Parts: sequence; structure tokens; C-alpha cells
Amino acid sequence: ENGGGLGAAVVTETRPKLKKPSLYRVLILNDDYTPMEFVVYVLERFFGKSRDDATRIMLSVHQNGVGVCGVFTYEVAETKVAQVIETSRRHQHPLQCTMEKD
Ligand code: TYC
Repeated sequence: ENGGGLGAAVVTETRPKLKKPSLYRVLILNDDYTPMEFVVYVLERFFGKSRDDATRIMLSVHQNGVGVCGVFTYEVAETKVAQVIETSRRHQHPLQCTMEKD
């Protein structure tokens, strides 16, 4: 910056406008067939939950139909959803996972 005396260079500092990324909730859905232990495993493996937290979330989904696994930027959320669905499919469980804007 420089208010500028005669002949002085004028230096204008510009800051790029950084926008915070939108966040997305990753949700798991209840169903009648996926074993409780498999849901706990998925929450530990892909969402870094402790066994206790994973068990609480799984039971809440079992009772309420849906639950939040975590909140992530778009591409991370998309990857988690794909990992859960693919792992469930490989194990022939119908567990479903989706994302929505936070
Ligand atoms: N309802 C399932 C059962 O009784 C357990 C379950 C919990 C399934 C959470 C999916 O996201 C889920 N075996």
C-alpha cells in the first residue's frame, strides 16, 4: 500500500475471494436386513467412530430410520457414500447411504 507522494509507485494489494466450501451430511438409512454388527463396522471403518459411538449411532438409526455419520466437503462426502454402498453390496447387505447439504 502506498498513499502516493509524487512519482511514488501505487501498490494495490489484492486478496483472492476465498469462499468456504459447502458442507454435506452423510446419512445412513435403516433397513430390516443389514446386521447391526456390519453397520457398526462401517461407522468405525469409514467414519472413524469409536466402537461406543458407532454402536450409539447404529442404534439411533435402527430406532429413528436415519442418522448422521459425519459432515464433509462435497467430494469427501461423495467418496464416503460410494465406499459404504460398495462395501455393503460386496457383503450382499442392503445398507443405504446418502448425502444432503448441511
Ligand atoms: N435394522 C437392522 C436390524 O435390525 C439394523 C440396522 C441398523 C440396519 C442401522 C441399518 O443403518 C442401519 N438388523
